[in-house]
Amino acid sequence: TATERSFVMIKPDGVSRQLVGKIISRFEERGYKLVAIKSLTPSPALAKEHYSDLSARPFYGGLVKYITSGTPVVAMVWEGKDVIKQGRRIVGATNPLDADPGSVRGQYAVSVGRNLIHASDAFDSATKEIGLWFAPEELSEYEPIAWPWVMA
Ligand code: DAT
Ligand code: MG
Repeated sequence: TATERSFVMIKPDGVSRQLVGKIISRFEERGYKLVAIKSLTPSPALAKEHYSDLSARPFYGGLVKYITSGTPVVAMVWEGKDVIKQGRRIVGATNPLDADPGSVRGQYAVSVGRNLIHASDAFDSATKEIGLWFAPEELSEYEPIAWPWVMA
């Protein structure tokens, strides 16, 4: 299991519902390293590119509208051991009604169209998404003080 990076985004409903701190805490407390973070309202072009794999789906238009609504998102990059797969477990199933109750979606959401959070689903999508949302100089290189204990 490699040390890798995942793109995680708290969607507008998560920001509006003031769940940002609780969500970030799950990644921090697990031992993952925050490499980048910013709050922004994405442009339609950015939202469309982020979800380009879903462009043929009937919910695509509504999804882009929701992400670009004007309530900001919190875009992040988290780094650590197996963070892509583990991030998906922290987030929970796409449909919150199928999500484990211990996951973010399973604890805080009930609608697939308002499921609070995004996390990359594979190495290739993580690479694409990090490059889409962040410039290289926005990604920090540092070692958290707890890193040797977490990563041993
Ligand atoms: P995930 O966000 O778990 O990676 P996905 O990539 O399949 O799920 O879809 C991206 C988002 O699109 C998802 O978080 C919510 C929305 N979505 C997916 N399926 C949907 C559906 N059947 N109806 C409405 N929105 C849907
Ligand atoms: Mg996805």
